[in-house]
Parts: sequence; C-alpha cells; structure tokens
Amino acid sequence: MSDTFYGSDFDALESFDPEIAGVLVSELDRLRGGLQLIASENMSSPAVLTSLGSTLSNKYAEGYPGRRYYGGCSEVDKAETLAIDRAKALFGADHANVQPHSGASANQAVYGAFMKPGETLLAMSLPHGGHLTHGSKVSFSGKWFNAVHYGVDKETENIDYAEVERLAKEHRPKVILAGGSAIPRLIDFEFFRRVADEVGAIFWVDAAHFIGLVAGKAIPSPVPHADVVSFTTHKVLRGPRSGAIVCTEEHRAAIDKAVFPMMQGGPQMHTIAAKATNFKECATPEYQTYAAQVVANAKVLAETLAEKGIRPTTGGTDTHLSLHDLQPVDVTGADAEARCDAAGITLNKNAIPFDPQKPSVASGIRVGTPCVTTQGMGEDEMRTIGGLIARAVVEGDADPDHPVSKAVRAEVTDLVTRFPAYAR
Ligand code: DSN
Repeated sequence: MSDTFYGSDFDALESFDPEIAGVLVSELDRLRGGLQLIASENMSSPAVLTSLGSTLSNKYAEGYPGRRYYGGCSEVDKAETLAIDRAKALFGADHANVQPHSGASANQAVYGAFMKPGETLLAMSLPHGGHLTHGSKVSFSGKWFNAVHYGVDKETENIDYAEVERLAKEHRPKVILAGGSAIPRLIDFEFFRRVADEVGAIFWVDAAHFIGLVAGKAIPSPVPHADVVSFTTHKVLRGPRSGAIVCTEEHRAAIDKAVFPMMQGGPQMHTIAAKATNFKECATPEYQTYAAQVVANAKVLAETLAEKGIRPTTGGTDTHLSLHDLQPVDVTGADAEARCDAAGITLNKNAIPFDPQKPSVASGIRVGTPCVTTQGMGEDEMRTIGGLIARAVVEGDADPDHPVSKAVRAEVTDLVTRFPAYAR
C-alpha cells in the first residue's frame, strides 16, 4: 500500500524547497516545545493530516455528489458522501453540508440561505463573547444586515436571557443566533427555540467552539432545537481546518444552494475527505472519553487560576474554555499573553464583558484545554499549568531571558516531555 503520493512527501519538499520545509519543521518543534492553550486550536491526527496532503487537493468538483459540473468525480463523490453520512449520524441531523471552507464561510452561507441585505439578525455582541461574523460592524455581517446584539448580565456574566427575549419581541428578527467564541457556560437552546418560535424567527446556532463536546456527548446538543447549526471542524472536534453545516430537512435545499453556488466555488475535496475521517474518529468511545476529559480539565484549570486570584468570568466553566479577568492582579491581557509566550505558554488576550480596555489590549485571557487533553494531560497537570500561568502572568516578563520566564519554561518543558504532542 505504500506510495508516497497517497499522502504528503516531506523528503520531496525538503529537497526542492528547504525554506518551507524548515517552516514545517520549526512549527512542529514549536507545537512540541510549549503548552498550547488557545481554546480554538487542537492537534488533528496523522490520519486526518494525510488526506490534507493528498492528490484529492487537485480535483475540481463544483456541485454535490452525483451532480457535479466536472467529470472525474467518481472518487471524490465517495469521500463527500462518507463525510455527509458520518456527520448526519454523529449529530443526529437530517442533513449535512460539508463543503464550507471555514467557520466564516459556513456562516456566510447561513446568511445567504435565510436573510436578505437589510434584514434583522439578533446575535450575541462580540465584546460579550460573540463573533465577528455575528453582525460586527467590521464584518460583512454587520455591513449588510441590521444586527441587534444581546449581551451578558452584569452580575452573572452569563447570557442575559431576559434581554434576548425583550430584543426579539422589539425587533422581530429574521434570524436569532446563539453561540460565540468566548462563552464558558452552556447555552439554553430550549429557551432560544421558544423565543424564536414566538417571533417567527429562524433559530441558528454557531456551535464552532463547542461542537466537539457535542460530538463526544460531553454537553447537550443544539441540533434537536435549532433550524441550522454551523461549525468549524478544527477546534475541540480535532479535524482539519474547515467548516460544516447541519440543518433540518426543511432547510436542506436553501443551505446547499447558499454554500454552492451562492458563496463558494470548487469544494476542497482533500479537506472533505479529512472531515470524513475526523467524523469517524469522533464516533469512537475514545473520543467520548477525550471530550469528557477536555471539560474536566477546563474546570480544574479555571479553579486553579481562581485560587491564584485570576478570576474566571461567570465563576468557572461548563465547557472547554474559561475567560479570566486580570484586573484583580493588575495586568492587561496583552501583557499576560506576552509574559506567557516568553515562558512557553501560548494563550490569547481576550476582552471580558464590560471591558474598560480596547480589544488590542483587553483585560482578560482565554484559556482552553483541547490541545493539552489531546496530549494526554489530566487534572493533576491542569493544577500545575494553572500555577505556571499565574506565575508567568503575575511575576513574569515578556523577556524570555527573565528569571521567571526561564523557570516557568523549564517546568513547561518537563510537562511537554512527559506528554508530547505528536509523539514520535
Ligand atoms: N478565531 C476563533 C477563535 O479563536 O475563537 C473564532 O473564529
């Protein structure tokens, strides 16, 4: 079965283009050499990466399986059909479209399916945990649609459900959207469904962040409640960098037409094959154990940071991520990110609700456990990591030669040596 052209051929790249080969090597070294705590990242399997580096990348296949605008699609049709069938089974969905190139492309297609320019969307505000594509003024979604935003309650820091209902009744939106990129708590999908029904709106869930936890049965699914669920495939889900949409039978045609030909051209068949493999991985008991561990780890990491004075918004997390307010330790998000980076810990600064700082500085950090859990780390290691983050943030420096950066980095090295990424 061995033929280098089934998958990637590193030797060929290295001999022709040593500069780019060097980037591949040093990026793998970077992944292996530090702690990856960006909540939206993960480490997909060698099986998934193999399809991404395959000859399926060459094929034009505009259309859908059995209905293409190009010849020669017999093999890629098999890959897409497998991906569709596996996504439907994994999420219990009537229909799946696996062609979106990314989360933003998937979201664009949902707009295309349900909204005309100028119509009203009700979604979570970006500074309170939403997403650029949920009607931010700098995104197509905020430029083309009338976006009305709900936020979080000042006391609980959780979604202000009373505000959702009030705004829905006041603005009668065409679409109500739940989901975002910095929401640590479970979302009450039944509530959104009821409100959407009361005002005659489409109920859309952008599940990009937490769909992997749904696939692993670690948290409740939005699929039985929503008209349409868009998501990325590379976060907790651990697939290739891409997107997908599942929806009810009623919306199948609208979604398919919106993905192609309205928003996209040729689908990326290598990525679709990788999504099929990823959906198969997610249906295994091992993946369910992983998803549960991601949540258990996130809870312990949030608790440990809280004990060190780095306050989790909403008091903790139910998911794979927590959002922390650094004002009690008098450090900005930007400084915390730089100090952690110098100590071998990759995480991101993040606005917290009602943040007095501008987004490029921010008062918070967001931490997530998908990567470290993939590496096999558990709750004990999360206590260690919480202590290391706190030390780097409170006592550390952006200079990698600072004694605290060096001391924390030594402990990071010990951890990643015991729990290697992409173990050899
Ligand atoms: N950039 C992603 C995240 O980090 O959450 C969302 O698009």
